[in-house]
Amino acid sequence: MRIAVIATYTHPTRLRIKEPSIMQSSVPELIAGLCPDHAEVEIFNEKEVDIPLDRHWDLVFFSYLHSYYEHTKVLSTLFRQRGMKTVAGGRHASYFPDDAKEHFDAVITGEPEANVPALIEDFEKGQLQQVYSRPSLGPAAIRPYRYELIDFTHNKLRLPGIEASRGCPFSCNFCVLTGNERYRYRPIPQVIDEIQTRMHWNPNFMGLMDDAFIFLDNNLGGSPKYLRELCEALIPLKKTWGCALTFNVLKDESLVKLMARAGCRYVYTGLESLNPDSLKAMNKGQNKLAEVDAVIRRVFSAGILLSFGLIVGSDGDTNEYLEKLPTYLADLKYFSITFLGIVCPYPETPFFRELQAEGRLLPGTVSRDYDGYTLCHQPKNLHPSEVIEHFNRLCLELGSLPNIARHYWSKLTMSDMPRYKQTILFSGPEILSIRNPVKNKARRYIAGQDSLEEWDARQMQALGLQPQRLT
Ligand code: B12
Ligand code: SF4
Repeated sequence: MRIAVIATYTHPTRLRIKEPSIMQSSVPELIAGLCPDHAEVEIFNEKEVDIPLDRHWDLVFFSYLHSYYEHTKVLSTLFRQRGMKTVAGGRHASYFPDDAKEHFDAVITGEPEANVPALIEDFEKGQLQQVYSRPSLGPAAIRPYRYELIDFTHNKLRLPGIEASRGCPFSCNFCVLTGNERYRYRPIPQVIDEIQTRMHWNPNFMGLMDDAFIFLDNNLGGSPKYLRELCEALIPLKKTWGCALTFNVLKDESLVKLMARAGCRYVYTGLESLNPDSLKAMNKGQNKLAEVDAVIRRVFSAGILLSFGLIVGSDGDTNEYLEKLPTYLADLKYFSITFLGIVCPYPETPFFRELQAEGRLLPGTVSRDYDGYTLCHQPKNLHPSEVIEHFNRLCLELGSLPNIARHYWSKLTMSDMPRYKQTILFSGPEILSIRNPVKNKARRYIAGQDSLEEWDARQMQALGLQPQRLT
């Protein structure tokens, strides 16, 4: 039996651009690890490579985010026309199984560990069902990924990833996890064993990255006690790693130092905003603005590159705040923003329900618009066009060469930890990459005002597919 597992991708510019980078979806190697030994499995990550449309597999698994749905429907329909069976899974499919049923032979809702083996067994018996919704088997059932299937020649920057936990204990109003997933973590010996015995390492750049990996967890610090124990167990491995976690963890100096000793050199934290009203509107009380300055100094001096993500367009944002944002950041001597987006009301979130009840979702919004770079709602204090003007300007200003120079100048000498300087140097291109989403001058970045990618629009018309309307 021949199986393909595809993580689809469409670029924020709506142009057909690949974006090889450190972070990729790890669903392909995860699903591959749940397939039986006798299956011949191939994995594809569309952020790195085009999906070959002339190949044949018996079964094709698709993983996609909300904004990739229209494109994934096209691929699925083309494959089905050629006799292949297709399967949809992930958060969008779990939330909209009835819609997905129209475009895929089967839909998996929830976690894959129990569902994928059951589906394959049914498929082999010729008894494929339309929906698989077996309950979660718990975090200890997460199987090791098939790392050997990752092709590091497609994407020279990619790092292998691992999950130690799923979910998050916080409840930010815009987050897809809120109200849908509780926090749960894997037994530490399993995680350590997967890193030591299963992981395959990036051999590029003369071996500079061959001891490095990332934790894919939404919040590796969801339980500080667990994180401490994990770090203790990681120290003897002498690896270099990065992760995402919440601001509250960074306030604990001894934990930050322990993370650095355990090999952590990169932390991503969703700071989201430097405006207290915006943080309040997002229910992001764990971010304490008065402590940002001390946290920045603490984390970099420990030998860890701290990357904040920022979002604009929330209900607390004003013209004044957005105009002054680069100055606020410069006052903090902080120049390492690697994610800058527009707050997105994903349909399963409290934010979406609030906007829907208040009639503030923009007309004509389709799932393609839910990409974190398109304004899908009317903010309280700003006109949609003002949000987009600020967003464009901030992407160009914060993702600029002078900003990278300031980042290097202010941070390179803050720590002598091994691999620290190298990590700081590698982060330059990531900072520059925040310009990438606004590289299409013809794009409006307002929901309902931009057409789909040309190829997708043409295929959808030929195949009689309609975009999913989400207002
Ligand atoms: C790598 C990554 C990316 C990559 C790859 C995206 C991708 N295809 O996943 C890139 C860089 C492209 C990316 C971009 C963005 N991302 Co991102 N990203 C991640 C990250 C850190 C890891 C993803 C991953 O591989 N996880 C590990 C795998 C195993 O888990 P998973 O993807 O959650 O899938 C689980 C289930 O959904 C299910 N599943 C998924 N697919 C399938 C398929 C089948 C067949 C089955 C059975 C099951 C299944 O199985 C998994 C285990 O339960 C997650 C955080 C996280 N921990 O998930 C955020 C996350 C997915 N990203 C997020 C966001 C907000 C963004 C951005 C908007 C950020 C921004 N503005 O700067 C952009 C744009 C996204 C878009 N266009 O919609 C959100 C949610 C987005 C969404 N649409 O749901 C997440 C959850 C982070 C968060 N907590 O806010 N991201
Ligand atoms: S802290 Fe991050 S992962 Fe957790 S609910 Fe908030 S946005 Fe989601």
